[in-house]
Amino acid sequence: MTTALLSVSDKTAIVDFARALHAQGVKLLSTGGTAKLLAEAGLPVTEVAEVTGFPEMLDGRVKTLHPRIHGGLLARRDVPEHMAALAEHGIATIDLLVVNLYPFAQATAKADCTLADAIENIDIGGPAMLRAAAKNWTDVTVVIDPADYAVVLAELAAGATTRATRLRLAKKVYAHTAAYDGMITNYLTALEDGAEQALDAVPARTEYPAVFNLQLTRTQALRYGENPHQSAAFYRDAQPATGTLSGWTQLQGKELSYNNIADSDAAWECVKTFDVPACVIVKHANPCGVAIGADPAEAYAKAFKTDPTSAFGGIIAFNRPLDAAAALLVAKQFVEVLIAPAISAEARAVFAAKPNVRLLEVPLAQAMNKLDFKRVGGGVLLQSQDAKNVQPGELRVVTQIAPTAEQLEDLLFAWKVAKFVKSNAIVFCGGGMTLGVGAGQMSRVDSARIAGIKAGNAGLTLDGSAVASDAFFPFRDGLDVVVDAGARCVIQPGGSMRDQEVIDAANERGIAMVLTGTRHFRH
Ligand code: 93A
Repeated sequence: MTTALLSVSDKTAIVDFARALHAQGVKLLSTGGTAKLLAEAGLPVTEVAEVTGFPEMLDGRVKTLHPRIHGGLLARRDVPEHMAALAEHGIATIDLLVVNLYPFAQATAKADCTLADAIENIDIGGPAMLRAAAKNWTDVTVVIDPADYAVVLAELAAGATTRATRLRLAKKVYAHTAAYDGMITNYLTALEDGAEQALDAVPARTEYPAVFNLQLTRTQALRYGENPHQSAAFYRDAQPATGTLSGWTQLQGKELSYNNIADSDAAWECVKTFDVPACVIVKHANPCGVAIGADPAEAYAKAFKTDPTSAFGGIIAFNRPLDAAAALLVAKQFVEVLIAPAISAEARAVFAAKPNVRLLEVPLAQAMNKLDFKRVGGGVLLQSQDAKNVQPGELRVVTQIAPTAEQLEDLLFAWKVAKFVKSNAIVFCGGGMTLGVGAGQMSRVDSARIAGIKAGNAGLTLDGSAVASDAFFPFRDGLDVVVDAGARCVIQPGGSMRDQEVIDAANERGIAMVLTGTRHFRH
């Protein structure tokens, strides 16, 4: 007979699950609180204390930490000596373990949580059982998440849980217990000096980004990294925010590569910031064409015009469902990845003839990752995401001439794009499209020159254009370059020692300039 041990802090759905197990002839073992609940629901349940022959003791600190429990979880069913040892000591096997842990995160999130409260919320017996059951996954099914109750029941009804399910559940356990210990580590490390003196006080804590709370699961081995001689894998957040790239569904195409995923993220994050139909084409992590339009087809056609040479082999993202009209236009160019909140059947049919093109659907929502990482030698740099979106009210016109309403629209468009261009970023725009993008140069004046050259290469005129600079102009030279190229208005953060020199230059050249007060470095 199958024996299940149920010991849960979060008792959501546990009674129904236990009832269904009972109906399938599963014997139920349980700890104090859980056992009480099941008994009240009229289910036959054996208390763990009865099995161990020891009462729960030390205020519940020791309940399940006993060879009769751990032997039943850990014994290898295929090793005769293990089974003989169980028989010798009268230990029964436990085939299904259902545990969720003391709610350390919820407890320590409360404003009045003392150090003693936090410590009592460190679960010891639960993780020990979970890790034991997960180690023995070939024979034991282990469930930490009520969301898995249904599949376990269904498989049991069909005879037994499958090997694949047991391994999947075991992986989930180790990710969970690792994150749980990470949370405890974070909490204790954030305690300020002297906190250990008063267990009954709410300790002062320093808030660090909770990097250890990140639960990542390796969901995809990648063929290689940035280069073929590097190995790589994709790790997905256990609970990614809706609207982030990792929620993709790949409809067709070759396997995504490391660079595909990185560039897709850049394109997707950028296109998400527009609330009208928009298209973003990314190459090597930088937008090489961004435009808005009446529909995806128009937005794409404009974005493509910015830099047709660079768009070759690009990653293209839309913030509206991709329809046949846009698909037919895009299909004329070599495209690596196409991303949209939805891709219509007609659009899919267009790409059926191009089976290598990767088509991704990603649910559209504004959420983004909370944290941004950069690996450095011997550590990780962590920062909160650049979630700043400048509001029209924050803009300050600093020149004698103010931008017209139309220019202001182009400036705000350019500013949105500049945020996604590697620094130093200079972005010429006009009529809701990029006209020239200067990215990633070590000097701003060179980025300005390159943006102008690229517009020229694409046969676009910069006369009357709007320009965004992701950070201030340290000297007037960069400003002179963009005005020489034809810009009539500029948006930039300001904040340079030589702001006045730059403002005077703008007045002298007869253009409008607005300051945002915030910069958007992106390295
Ligand atoms: O205090 S413990 O670390 N010691 C244990 O031996 C033990 N065994 C199970 N906590 C222990 N548990 C935890 O008790 C489980 O992980 C679960 O969160 C909780 C369920 O207790 P109850 O059934 O009494 O509500």
